[in-house]
Amino acid sequence: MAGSNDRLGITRREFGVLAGGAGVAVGLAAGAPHLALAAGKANAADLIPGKVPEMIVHNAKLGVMETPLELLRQHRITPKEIMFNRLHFPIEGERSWTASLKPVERPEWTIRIDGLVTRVRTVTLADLEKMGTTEVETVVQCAGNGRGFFAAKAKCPGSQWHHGGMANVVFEGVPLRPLLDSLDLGASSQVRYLTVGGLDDPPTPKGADFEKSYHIDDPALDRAILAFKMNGEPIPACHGGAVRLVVPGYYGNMNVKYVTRLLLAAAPAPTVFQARAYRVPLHPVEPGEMKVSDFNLQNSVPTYGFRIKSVIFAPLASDKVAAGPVEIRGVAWNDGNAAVDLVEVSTDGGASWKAATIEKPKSPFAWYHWSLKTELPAGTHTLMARATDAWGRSQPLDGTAMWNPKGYEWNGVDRVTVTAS
Ligand SMILES: Nc1nc2c(c(=O)[nH]1)N[C@H]1C(S)=C(S)[C@@H](COP(=O)(O)O)O[C@H]1N2
Ligand SMILES: [Mo]
Repeated sequence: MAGSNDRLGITRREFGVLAGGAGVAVGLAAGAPHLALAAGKANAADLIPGKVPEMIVHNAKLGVMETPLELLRQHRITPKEIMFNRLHFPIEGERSWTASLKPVERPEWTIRIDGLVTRVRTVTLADLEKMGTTEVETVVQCAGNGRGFFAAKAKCPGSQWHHGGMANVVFEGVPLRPLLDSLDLGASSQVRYLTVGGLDDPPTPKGADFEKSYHIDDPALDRAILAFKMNGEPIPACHGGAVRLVVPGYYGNMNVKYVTRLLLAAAPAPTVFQARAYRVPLHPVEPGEMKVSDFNLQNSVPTYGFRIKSVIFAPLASDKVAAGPVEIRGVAWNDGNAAVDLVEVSTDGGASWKAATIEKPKSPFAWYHWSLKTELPAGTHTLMARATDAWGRSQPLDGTAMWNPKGYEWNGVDRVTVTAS
């Protein structure tokens, strides 16, 4: 893998950025935002102008923020102004361009395709714009979404996400596989992995790049696109413009932003974001049993496809609920490989369940909206929602059963306590 971690000096200089600025000696351990400020202290609109001030800021230095469900539920397609944001490197100084909702207007944006190939190629944004594109409505969700709920068993380090580290948006771009085929790369038969890297270099030369690897035969790559539009507009800088890899059905980290490099290699990237972070143990572990530094390619798997999940959008604990008829509603989704065909709702803490009505989404990777009309007598009620798909995959009643050292892939049955009066 020598050379896999080269920095792409050209594009980096194009942004007029300077390497190694002062005061950026940040410990880049495993993507966990150790510098997290107390949630809510910084104003999202100051960090990324245009984001609404109601966003819950988890890490001001990195511009990490989540969407309150009260806002998220108002839109079928999440507007950029309220979309959650996750970056791994400080947004000040040389990466201040990543803290913007404006598009990255650079037709000369260049992606280099190299590695075990006979012919190294480059493709620009202008090239992509001339090619046939496809659109996909898809959930984007951080693997850490819901991490805060694992604290009921043992707190996991990193941002204590509630449910708002997710969005449902429409990406448009060029399908990846046909593009790679058309480039006539002369790839070696040794190629097993595709590693994708972005322009947001770490603040110190020793720091690991954010790059992610995919098995070259992964069927998820059949639906992957190099996206340059989100919700009908050029992708905002903070969400990965000019070009972002979108793998529908895969956790957020697998949707690499600022794509400048596609590397065809025999092995996955050895760097921290692939080899140690964004992994879950192959076998259940108890708190304290395994450290992040113990993760390796044999004992763990990357956070690839979404675990099936449903989230109650209404009523929320913050809503006033009148006793009598009530509509309970929310969203469900999975990795898109089988339809979500059942959402059960309980209003009595799990003693009894009723099937909700499910709307079939436009794409298997988008939110399925579900709702159930029922009655709530005066008093306090625990509402629960549990999704199941056509393959029988469902959600654990106690989500902490899936506890893992980094607190990834939370998909426990959602619970909301409301008082009807
Ligand atoms: N280049 C790059 N791509 C990245 C990241 C990053 O820091 N750099 N963060 C990843 C993670 S962990 C998530 S959850 C999503 C967040 O996407 P969003 O900020 O557009 O919501 O981007 C992913 N892609
Ligand atoms: Mo993430």
